[in-house]
Amino acid sequence: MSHRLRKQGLWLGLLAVGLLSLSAVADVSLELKFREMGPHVGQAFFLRVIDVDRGAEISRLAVPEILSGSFELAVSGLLEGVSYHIDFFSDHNGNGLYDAPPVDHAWRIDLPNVQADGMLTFVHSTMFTDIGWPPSSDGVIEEGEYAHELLDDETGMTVYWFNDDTLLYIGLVSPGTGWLSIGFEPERMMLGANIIIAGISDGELTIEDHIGTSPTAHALDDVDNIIQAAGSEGEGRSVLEFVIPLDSGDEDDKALTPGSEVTIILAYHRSNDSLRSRHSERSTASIVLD
Ligand SMILES: [Ca+2]
Ligand SMILES: [Ca+2]
Ligand SMILES: [Ca+2]
Ligand SMILES: [Ca+2]
Repeated sequence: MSHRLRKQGLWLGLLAVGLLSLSAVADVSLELKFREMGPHVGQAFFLRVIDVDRGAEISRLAVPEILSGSFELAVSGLLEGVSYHIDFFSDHNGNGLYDAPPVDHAWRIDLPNVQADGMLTFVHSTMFTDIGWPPSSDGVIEEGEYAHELLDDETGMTVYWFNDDTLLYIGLVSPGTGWLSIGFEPERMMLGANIIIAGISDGELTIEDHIGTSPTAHALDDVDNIIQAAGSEGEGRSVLEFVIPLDSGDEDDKALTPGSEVTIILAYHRSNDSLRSRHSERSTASIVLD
């Protein structure tokens, strides 16, 4: 990633947002045209599309290096009648990570109630928005992707976490190829914990939202509140990433508060992906939310 200091003033551009209706389909695509981005040529550029109501990320794109002041990106998989944010930033300080403006230059376009395929033109502007930049639940945990991490000595599992005001992003790595799980705020052993348990087998992720029904048992809860998830396995390790609300409103899930210490329970199985098989190792630890 190149690091270039640019002394010239940034263009005071206008944010021009125009939606051109082309056709009415349920699966909506957008062409994004970026203009007058000259101040960011040579920098890496990142963009993501978020379903505002669900908090779910629809897509994420990375441009390793902006080559020209004008460039285009396409996003698809949007749904008619849904509202989105398009968040994007140019890695102005070249560290490969998101830094709040003005260190990096970041913008948000609001896209309320999308109706049809269209085209958006964004002209460079210095009206920055601190968009945050949460981890991507893609089954790969990158260096620096999460704000925090904890290696649990008893199980050899590592927990990664990141939260904003409403969502909790978890990364979990186990030293096995069977299922792995994390539970939040148990009352006694597993009892009452909001447990997320997953197995990855032949590249397929199975993930379930459970509740600890007794100190030593758990079961599916009434409402699956997992917003997003992905996993991968290989070389004797499993990697799970998922997003849940801090407070899902489901009484089977424990509401979590930003800034608080949260007790967690960790478990995994060395080789068995059946979510009903008994753990190989388990332990209790705690994490502190931002
Ligand atoms: Ca940066
Ligand atoms: Ca990731
Ligand atoms: Ca597996
Ligand atoms: Ca639930």
